[in-house]
Amino acid sequence: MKTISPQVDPRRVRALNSVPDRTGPVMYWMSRDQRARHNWALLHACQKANELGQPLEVVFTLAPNFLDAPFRHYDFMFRGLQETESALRALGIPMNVLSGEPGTLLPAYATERRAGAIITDFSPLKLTRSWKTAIAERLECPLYEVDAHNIVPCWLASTKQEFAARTIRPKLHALQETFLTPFPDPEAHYQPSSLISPTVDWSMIADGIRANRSIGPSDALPPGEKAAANRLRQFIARSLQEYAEKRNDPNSGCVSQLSAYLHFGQISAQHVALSVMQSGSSVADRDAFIEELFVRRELSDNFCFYNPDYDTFNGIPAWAKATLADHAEDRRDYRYSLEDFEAGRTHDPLWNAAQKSLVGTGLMHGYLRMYWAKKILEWSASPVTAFETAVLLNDRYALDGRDPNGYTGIAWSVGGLHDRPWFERPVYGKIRYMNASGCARKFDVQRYIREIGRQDTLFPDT
Ligand code: FAD
Ligand code: FO1
Repeated sequence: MKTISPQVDPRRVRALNSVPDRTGPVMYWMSRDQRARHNWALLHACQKANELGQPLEVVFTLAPNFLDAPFRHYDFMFRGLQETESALRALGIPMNVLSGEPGTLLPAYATERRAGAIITDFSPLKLTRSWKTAIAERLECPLYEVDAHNIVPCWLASTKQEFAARTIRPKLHALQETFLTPFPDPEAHYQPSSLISPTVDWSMIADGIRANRSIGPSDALPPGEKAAANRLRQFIARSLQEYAEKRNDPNSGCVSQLSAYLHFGQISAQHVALSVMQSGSSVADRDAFIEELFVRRELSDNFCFYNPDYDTFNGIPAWAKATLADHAEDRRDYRYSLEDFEAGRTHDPLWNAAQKSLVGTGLMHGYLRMYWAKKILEWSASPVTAFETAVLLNDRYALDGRDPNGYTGIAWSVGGLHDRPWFERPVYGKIRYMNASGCARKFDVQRYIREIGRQDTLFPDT
């Protein structure tokens, strides 16, 4: 087979230590971008392997506890990884899964294999960054990081935390031409690796996971690269043409439902963007979708990359902290505990239905997510408690949870991040307000509640 060395834009790559390349097998330490197709980190690893004339293998370090992710998420991820392992083998690339703490496992494995270079993908989350910091200095080979998740590499889009979508948008659009490029076709092929690696014993690994099994798999979305590609095809064929007009209507079913696949990297945002732009959709539908997929999503990575408090109340803007403090003593018409919220036990049938959807399927429509979080602010004892409740429930149940988009979405809803001050009112202060009558102007609320009511879910009907 011809070995093609795809050219990965060097601005997508950054060295995490200053160890020079050496002769030895090349490893792609896969974490965020769990896919064989359209993966710049994998393509760079191929490039490096061809340059060094060395075999290539993929390594996945399975952390026993990843931000308290329940079994629902490990199940989705596992099934996706199994499919990716087969796809990699078809390319002549073995995959190995190491169970345990990445910070200790990977250096030992790299030494054992006498790795010549390690390439990993990019995530702005503190946990994965702490792994890389711990590992980078202990490796005897170079560690490179490739932003395979964003269309424009996060560190290139901006060198600071951006104020709002309107400030990052021109920076992203200025670089869109350079980075929103097609992937090499055919994608890199490798000489079958001389590394003889057994296939992964997934059942043994699955038994080792200590995740909370009471939050079981969601059957709302089949996991994996093929299912993700199918979802994209269906979205383009059936729903994209109504996206601009109906994306805020939870009853319309015209959103892509790609976020869980994007979160686990089972599909490339760049490939999604290219596919949408090459479709026959209207400019309005295409632009509305690309605004979310490109600007909003990459603004979230920007926030998490530059603000270490992204997952706490402390990360919200100063004006928002001040206005919420001014209203901290305001009387709350309703006050619910975490248990009340989790069980969907509030006075509001619309909020309860949204919570039921989250618990039962791991999905909640984007428009309702804003309403859901804002009502947690309105009905919690304090804004800090509200922030914590929203993060905990979103990460515990949402299939796309533990994602920069989630922390950013909650900071926007509860703490005015990337938004501006609005008309001042009790409890919210100048944080943008939402209410059920506002929802009723956007969509048929009763129909949404009925539809969710029909869904068999993990907890009894409220
Ligand atoms: P589509 O409308 O089809 O959009 C396509 C893609 O664009 C999405 O998959 C997503 O990657 C991106 N996108 C869309 N809207 C946004 C947005 N507002 N911000 C950033 N990216 C966006 N998204 C997550 O991926 N994980 C989360 O845990 C999450 N939690 C959220 C919590 C709150 C309180 C709020 C307000 C938003 C949250 N979002 C989260 C963002 C957004 O609601 C979801 O990405 C979107 O609803 C996913 O559905 P979809 O894939 O059908 O979206
Ligand atoms: N990434 C890993 O490298 N190893 C894991 O064991 C792992 C588990 C995991 C569980 C739930 C979840 O939502 C994400 C998980 N990820 C894991 C990380 C994920 O693939 C992304 O890298 C991060 O979410 C960063 O966006």
